[in-house]
Amino acid sequence: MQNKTKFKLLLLFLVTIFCFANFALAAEGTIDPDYKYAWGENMGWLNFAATNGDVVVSDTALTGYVWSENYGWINLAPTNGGVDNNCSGILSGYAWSEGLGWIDFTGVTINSVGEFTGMAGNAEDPAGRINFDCLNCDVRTDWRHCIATQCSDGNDNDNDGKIDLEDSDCSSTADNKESPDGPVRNPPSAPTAAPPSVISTTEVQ
Ligand SMILES: [Ca+2]
Ligand SMILES: [Ca+2]
Ligand SMILES: [Ca+2]
Ligand SMILES: [Ca+2]
Repeated sequence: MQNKTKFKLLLLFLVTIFCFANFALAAEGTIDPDYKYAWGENMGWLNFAATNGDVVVSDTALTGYVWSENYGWINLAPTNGGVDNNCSGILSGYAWSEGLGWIDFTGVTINSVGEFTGMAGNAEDPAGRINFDCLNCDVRTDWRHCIATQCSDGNDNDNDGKIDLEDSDCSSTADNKESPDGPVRNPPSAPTAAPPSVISTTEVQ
């Protein structure tokens, strides 16, 4: 009983250490000052590396402010909103412009070399769309995709229609196998039939 309690405490201790280590490793990036502009159809040039904007890309979110030449600051992490990052660079959620309201970042992706691509916003909204792929549009960060597990990568890795924690084969986001564990099957054993016997030369004679 005593030993069991000690073991549990040790386990708790190790889990805590592991969580802190993970937290410490969580990577952040900033915007490359040489590649910082996207184009807003209503907002004009949008500077992602403006002085005092302090845009930070983390494994979970974008924070800081983007400068619109026509409408001023856009808050990437407002109260009741915020732009989320799923660890694989797929963005979602809302930024806030004082003059134009919410801007949906769904549709924007940061690729594996840190380039923003896609479109934010909606044509019907006052803020309109933001294009990251136009001529002279180029926003880059030194943040890189985190190494996601199969149960946290946003994909249906085993094609059973269930993604990540929806899949009953995922015990947690740390689980790296979305397919059933199941028994390991041995390959079929080699046929045991004896090779045809060699007719001895003496018999032929
Ligand atoms: Ca998955
Ligand atoms: Ca699945
Ligand atoms: Ca699993
Ligand atoms: Ca599955």
